[in-house]
Amino acid sequence: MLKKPVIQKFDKDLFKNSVVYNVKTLYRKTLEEATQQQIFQAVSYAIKDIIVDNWMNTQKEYQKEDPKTVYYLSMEFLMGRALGNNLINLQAYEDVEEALEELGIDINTVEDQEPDPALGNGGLGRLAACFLDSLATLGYAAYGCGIRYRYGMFKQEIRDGYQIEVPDNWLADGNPFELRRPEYAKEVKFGGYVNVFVDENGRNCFKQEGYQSVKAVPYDMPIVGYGNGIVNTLRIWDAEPVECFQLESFDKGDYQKAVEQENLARNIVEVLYPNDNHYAGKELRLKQQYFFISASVQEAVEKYMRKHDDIRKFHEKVTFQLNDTHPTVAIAELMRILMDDYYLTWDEAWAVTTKTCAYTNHTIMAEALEKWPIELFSRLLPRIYQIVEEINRRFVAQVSQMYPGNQNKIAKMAIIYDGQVKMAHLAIVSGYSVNGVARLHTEILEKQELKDFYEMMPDKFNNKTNGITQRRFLLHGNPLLAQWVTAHVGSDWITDLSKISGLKIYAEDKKAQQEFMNIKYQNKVRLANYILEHNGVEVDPRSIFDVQVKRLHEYKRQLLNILHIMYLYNGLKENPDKEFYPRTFIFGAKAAAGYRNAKLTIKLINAVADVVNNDPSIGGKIKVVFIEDYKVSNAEWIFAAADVSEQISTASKEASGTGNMKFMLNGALTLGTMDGANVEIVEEVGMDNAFIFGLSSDEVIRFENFGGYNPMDIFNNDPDIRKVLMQLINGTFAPYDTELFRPLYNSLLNTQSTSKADMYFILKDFKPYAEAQRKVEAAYIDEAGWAKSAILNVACSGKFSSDRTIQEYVNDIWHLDKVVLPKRAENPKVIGK
Ligand code: CGF
Repeated sequence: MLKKPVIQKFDKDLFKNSVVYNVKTLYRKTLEEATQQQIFQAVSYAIKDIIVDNWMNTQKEYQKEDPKTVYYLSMEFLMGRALGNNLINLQAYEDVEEALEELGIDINTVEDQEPDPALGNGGLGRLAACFLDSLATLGYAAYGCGIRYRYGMFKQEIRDGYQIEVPDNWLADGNPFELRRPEYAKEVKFGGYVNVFVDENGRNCFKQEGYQSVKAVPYDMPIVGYGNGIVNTLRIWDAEPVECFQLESFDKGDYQKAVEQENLARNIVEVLYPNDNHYAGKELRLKQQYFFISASVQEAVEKYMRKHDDIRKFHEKVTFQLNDTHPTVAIAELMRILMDDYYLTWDEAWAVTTKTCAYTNHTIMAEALEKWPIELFSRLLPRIYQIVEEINRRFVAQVSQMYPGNQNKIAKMAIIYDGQVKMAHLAIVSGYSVNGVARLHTEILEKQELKDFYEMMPDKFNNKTNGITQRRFLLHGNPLLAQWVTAHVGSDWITDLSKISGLKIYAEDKKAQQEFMNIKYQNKVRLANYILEHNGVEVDPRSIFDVQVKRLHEYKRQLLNILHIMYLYNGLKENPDKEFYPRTFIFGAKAAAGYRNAKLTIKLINAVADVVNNDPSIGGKIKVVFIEDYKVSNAEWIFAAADVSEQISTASKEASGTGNMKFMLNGALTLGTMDGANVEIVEEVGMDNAFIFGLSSDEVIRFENFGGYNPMDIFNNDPDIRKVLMQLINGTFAPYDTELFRPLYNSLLNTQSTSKADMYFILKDFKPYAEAQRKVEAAYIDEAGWAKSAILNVACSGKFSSDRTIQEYVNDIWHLDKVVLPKRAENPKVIGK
């Protein structure tokens, strides 16, 4: 259990002085003269001053207690804005709000100045951010290790209904919360060759020569625990040219090499690859991976050796969690350091490495599995490749011994096969734990995708159902509901979400229902104002807010949603007087820049919105809104305002989902398939309080493996569906270009095309989805029934806190020591930058 808060008491006057002082020293301005951005910077520096005290204190305590530390290695950390979250976790939000008010400053305006640090694509990066929040709050020593991309996830603009990608220069005004730490810079080497020789002590040595290198320079961001004074670190690495190299090379006449090195540094951290669940196979991506991994592993080893003398016990104090296969080179890098720098034998190094590294799988989508051509891998990372080859050689020998004569097993399981290095296989073979991210997903891994590995090493496999932090997604994002929850069950839910189950007894209480629906209404008004301001569309907060926000991907089936809207629209056109409860369909999604069908789906949504929103004959009963630039900051408002949470992926394809949990926490009812964590959500809240439809994952997998589904049969036999599909190619929504949506039509029906028709079973699930949608409408009309279900969703969301997930990682995988800070003298200190 957490002890009493140990953070310093907030001193309002000191804080106000600090803001004024910062504006003066940073910008030579008074508060009145400063811009909103400058005020944001000044406020953030004042808060950072408070945080830094706690940060130093925490690190001192870690130094003393020497707890085991997890390094969460991830290409992505989708942190969202820091200021508001830091204030929440410092338990200083209201105090700061009040202090700013006294200075004539509105806290919302200040928060709005902060760019979202968008160093991630979607669920995987946001999960990493939630995990860091939980680790600090639970009092575990942890580092997040990643890349300080100069350009994060692109900003999305919608022009003429199309997605336009605009660079996200998130560092343009500087990042007040980060600290540059040049004293921990590391050299990372690429290319060249390995010189093998025997040294004077008779040891085999492997020396990389003729390489190019870059300097990795860490920037640290504080991760503030909630109310416990703990501050952990997110360490993101920037790349700089290696000092003096240029001159040296120039002297040697190797000007070309010096320039290349300079370019390497400039390019390596330039941009985040904007693909989610899809691997692009680009050389620069492998460079990025090795860059941040080499730097992080070097630093982890050096830090350990500053305090210990036996590297053979490294795993007793350190664990590496590999967030997907992206950081898997960590395995070979650790082996390299242990053998080449610390002279451990292979067996000794292997014993340490295989007790240090653990791997999380986030997807079964084939196109997401990373495989690198041997040529590229060995050219870029010659020493690492040698090590991977040796791991593979030994593993293949083991497989051959276990399954004599079974070449097929080797073909399926080898790390290096068919000219490629398979990163998932490397992670499974060398890690001590392999986990999926929801129960169904883990089962599919064990029974299908990773069956051979599971059979060979079943003990490594385990499930860790994802979670989200209630501190950002309820306490910060939905203050009205947060206060209401606290008024009913007390405030313990903030650090122990299971306590929120105390709300169950209010589910049928008329007064509570009314209060709840009133809060939902106010949040809908807040979102409606945002939509009016950003989209110029007026929506009625009394209508059902039916929301699908997530990355745009065919398997997530935004297409099913919009086709169904077309079907509803057709129904209303045919019968304008039919009973129809007004509905606002809200979408938000970014598509990878090169993903044609995803981008076309955005265009279709906007084209349908144009027609439907402007058709007076349907009396505003349907509105369709595509919220531009979906990101963590507007997500918080969207979740708070949702009535219906669309979680309609093709069963088996969504590993977990985490948006589904955020909606639930905010009292939206799930309309979804039995996929990912939806299964567990329904298990918690009950079938009566969700709307489940469609094929099961077993049915999908059976069709995929044995065939038997022909979408053309549905097209031929169902006039409603046929009408909707014909509208894709007859100009109903694109009169100026009737062929515009042909690729979407083809993806559903074209049996001649290379990929299968309707791979994601949209037509198969269409009518069951429409039926579920009818049930949603009927349920919403019963206001008391709806309120009861919505309250029960909030009350049953306890399982989905990332605090629970992290505690499971700690218990089953990491075995970290809990740290509780001693109480400190209350000695408030807020000084200028
Ligand atoms: O990871 C995902 C997400 N798209 O980032 N995968 N990846 N890669 C899954 O598709 C989600 O289902 C999952 O919730 C998320 C985090 O585990």
